[in-house]
Amino acid sequence: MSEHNRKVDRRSLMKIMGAAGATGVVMSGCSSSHGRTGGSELTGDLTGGRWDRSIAVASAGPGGNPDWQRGDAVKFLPPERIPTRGKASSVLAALPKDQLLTIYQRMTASRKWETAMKDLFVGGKDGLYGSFHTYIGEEAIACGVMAALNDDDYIASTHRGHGHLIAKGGDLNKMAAEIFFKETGYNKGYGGSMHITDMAKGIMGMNGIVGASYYLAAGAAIRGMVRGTKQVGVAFFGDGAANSPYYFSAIRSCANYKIPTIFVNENNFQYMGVPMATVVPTRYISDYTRGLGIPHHVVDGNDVSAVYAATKESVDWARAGNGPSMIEGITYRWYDHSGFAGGRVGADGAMGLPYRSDEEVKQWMSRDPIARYKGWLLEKGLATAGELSGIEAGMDKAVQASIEFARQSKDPEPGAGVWNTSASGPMPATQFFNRSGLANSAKA
Ligand SMILES: Cc1ncc(C[n+]2csc(CCOP(=O)(O)OP(=O)(O)O)c2C)c(N)n1
Repeated sequence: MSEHNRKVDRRSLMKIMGAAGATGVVMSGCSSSHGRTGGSELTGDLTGGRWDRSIAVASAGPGGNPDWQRGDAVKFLPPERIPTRGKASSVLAALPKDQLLTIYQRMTASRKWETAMKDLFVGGKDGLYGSFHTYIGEEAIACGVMAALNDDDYIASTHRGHGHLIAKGGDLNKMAAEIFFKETGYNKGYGGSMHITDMAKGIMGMNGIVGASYYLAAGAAIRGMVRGTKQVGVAFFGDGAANSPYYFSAIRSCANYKIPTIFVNENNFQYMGVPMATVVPTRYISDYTRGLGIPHHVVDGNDVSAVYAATKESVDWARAGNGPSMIEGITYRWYDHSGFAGGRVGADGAMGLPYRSDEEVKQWMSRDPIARYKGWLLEKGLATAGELSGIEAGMDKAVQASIEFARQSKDPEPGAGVWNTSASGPMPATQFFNRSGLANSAKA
């Protein structure tokens, strides 16, 4: 097969996968509920109110409002001046300096790596193709959660998971090579963005199946329970994914059997182009499961200290044998659901999208979780401006190096997609074909 044909084949495959995803969207949209319940009326701060006292809320939660209009996100959690005061801030400040800097490094790496990829996709220079769901704007959730985990704890990611991987120490080179579909990529160039997995780091993978994280995290946590290792399993999921029937099934079972899990909802109150307000009957996603009697923390998801403090409490709770917790981080994605409509090379944020107003995008961008963390570190005297700019320059270099690594890497061999289907490692082609009988029929 010629080099040209191999590329066309893989490109077609990605297109088919994209079409399958689109079908799933239509089906999941059809099953959405439009009912309303009372929901909790909030005054002053978010429910839970323990880690987020500095947040002024101008309106109640984003759910339960079928009259939601474009631009209404401005009313919810309006931009406010940075400072994260109160308990969460001191919990984070108690971390050793190297850990605080690692959080900054990973938030910065995540932002810069995805922004560089955005510029490549939009600019068209490297001919990149396939799905790419940016996490930009939501980095405080991944990095706040991961800072409270041990290296051997497990995470189950989502379709929007590059930030999860980077926050848990994923390799930028292998990630970039996978986006370029090169043989040095995490999936040897046959998975693309949504399948990046690194079991050595407890990363059970990004996942194109919305709502698949629950059982993966719970299964890993049960393994830890059986072995007595005290490892926890973290399931990330979006506000849309909370409508999966598997969500309640999994979290209920985890509560029942005290399985050490943490369910982390990244509530950006939009799934694809559908506002959460019109399909979720409750004000908050966490309202779904409060009856289970497990701890719930609703936090400002753009405040890394709030996310860290809530996760730390959840981890301690789980390791002590008390079972699951639920964390809901309110946040916002700066770009379109998938791909880069409205995005421009060298400019942040996607403007002109039909389902949200530019004004609300700008308002949420002004609540940039990285700028807020940087301001907090400086204000508290926990890092110097020189240290932080050194990290930024280092991450610029690391990101450019990852792109060069991907560019220089080779395309995979055509047969590699088949050989690497075995979990125990590459399987010789002859063995595979003999087992399935395909070798014989091919001969015949
Ligand atoms: C089981 C399944 N149903 C539908 C889809 C199509 N789909 C991909 S992303 C998405 C929206 C997910 O929204 P949300 O969970 O809020 O996460 P966000 O994209 O906002 O981060 C949908 C419906 C899918 N991939 N898998």
